[in-house]
Amino acid sequence: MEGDAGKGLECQKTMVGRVTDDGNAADMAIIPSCCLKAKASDPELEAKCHSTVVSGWFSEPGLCSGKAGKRVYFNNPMWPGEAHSLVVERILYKEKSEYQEILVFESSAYGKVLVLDGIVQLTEKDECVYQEMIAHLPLCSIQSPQNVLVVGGGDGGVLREISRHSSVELIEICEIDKMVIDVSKKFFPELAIGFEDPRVQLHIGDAAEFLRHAPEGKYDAIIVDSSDPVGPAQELVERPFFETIARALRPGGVLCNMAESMWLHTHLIQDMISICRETFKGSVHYAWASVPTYPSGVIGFLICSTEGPPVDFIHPINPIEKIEGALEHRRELRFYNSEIHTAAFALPSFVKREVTFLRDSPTMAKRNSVS
Ligand code: SPD
Repeated sequence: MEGDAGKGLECQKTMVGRVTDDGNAADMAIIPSCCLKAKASDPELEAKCHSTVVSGWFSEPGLCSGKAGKRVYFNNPMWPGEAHSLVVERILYKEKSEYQEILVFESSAYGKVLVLDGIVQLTEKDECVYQEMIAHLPLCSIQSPQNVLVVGGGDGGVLREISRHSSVELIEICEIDKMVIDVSKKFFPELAIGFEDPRVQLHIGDAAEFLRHAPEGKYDAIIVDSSDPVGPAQELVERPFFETIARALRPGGVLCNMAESMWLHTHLIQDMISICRETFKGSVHYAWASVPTYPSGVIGFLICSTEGPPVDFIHPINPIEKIEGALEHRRELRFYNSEIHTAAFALPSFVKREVTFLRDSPTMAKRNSVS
């Protein structure tokens, strides 16, 4: 299978570097898209990619003042050649933590926005999509989940969603950056309310280290709510991390992992699926949803189960509509329902073509083909 992955795929070349106000390329380099993941960990680029607010607009990636007041536009290697901008009403907070730069601003179109190292993590208006999907896709796919671990997720939104599940007894969360939690408590109380659930146990620290010491088979579900794999989150898309997750899950336990955009990162998705197919001996699927303020307007979820009782991810065995009080707990569900759950696994044809592990089985392909 793996050998086929590169066949027939045109490895696109992308300009990575800086462009000045007058449109001139400065320090531009051409690198193939398949190498962007590696390039993303280039510390020099990382340092330059942090966004700033210029003339009342926040841009991801940033605009910075260059020599002689010229604006310099930075490409983000995770989504080269594009930028996403929001009008800033007010900057509410900007501080450097031990790990990253944290920015909170009030936007005119999406309410308050949380930005880490220049990348939008959530906005008040559309955060419901990501938090609801990453929590309920896995938890509605298994019967009576009890022990759940969240990796990252310091804003608390995923905790808020998990707490809708009355069967859950323990919700552990391991977040590396305490400042993200404090900032969320101050500026995003609708998300940070998740920390108020008495079932929540907070650990501040490195999740990879935490998982290495976790008892084998402890969790029914693990949810990885990380930032993009640039800088501190890089190791969260690598094989050793997935191996520790599989070890910490019970047989037939489930992982749901943030898995970027099918428009931008098919190579990364292919890599992650390839690792997870070898690591999780149950099933491995990819689902997606639309989030207007994330690059390319979509976000994906990699969802896997360990060997054990089989898990049918596509048809939720534990539908949210049947869990007492779940639809209204803390606040109404805004995006997720059982129909959205099943629909999220339907993949566009180009994704099935480009990510070889997501291709239809020969029977499905025959059924889907137009005769
Ligand atoms: N490209 C942005 C991906 C952000 C994923 N993490 C979001 C955190 C929300 N709890």
